[in-house]
Amino acid sequence: MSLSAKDKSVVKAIWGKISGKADEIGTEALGRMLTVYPQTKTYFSHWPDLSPGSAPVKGHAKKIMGAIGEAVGKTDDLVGALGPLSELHAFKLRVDPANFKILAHNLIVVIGAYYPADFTPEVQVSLDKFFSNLALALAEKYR
Ligand code: HNI
Repeated sequence: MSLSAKDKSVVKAIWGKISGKADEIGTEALGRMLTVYPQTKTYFSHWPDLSPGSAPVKGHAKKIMGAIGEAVGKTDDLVGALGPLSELHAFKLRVDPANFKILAHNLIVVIGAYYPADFTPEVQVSLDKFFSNLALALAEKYR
């Protein structure tokens, strides 16, 4: 489902609000993903420490949140904006795209936990649509 003008503005607004804590939120979400969905750990077996809040988890969270922040600024062309990252995940990293939805779910959970007052059903649905589109765009180069 494509993003409406309203979804785009809701996502930009909530991202603007959370951006000051983006690294912390990303670290928490990545840590939860690795804990709650331990099958995701297989991709990071080369890291010295996969526990929540470890240095590699923090560093990787920063990269992921940076890429998502850029995508928030390019909601009109997520496929174009995420093309190179899709290529990387498809052919070099060989990440099963089902995992994009798992990370998105964890990010939404953490945003809700950090900003309960802002996390209205309206915000949740727009974030959900945004992350679905982002996951689709990241999966684009797989076929
Ligand atoms: Ni992902 C590397 C962005 C989901 C496994 N990933 C990156 C990098 C970015 C990135 C940016 C760094 C690229 C570089 O160094 O050039 N990843 C994203 C985004 C999402 C995502 C925006 C979804 C929202 N990646 C996932 C998921 C997994 C994943 C769900 C696996 C479960 N990514 C990786 C792995 C690497 C990676 C593995 C390489 C990490 C490393 O340290 O070697």
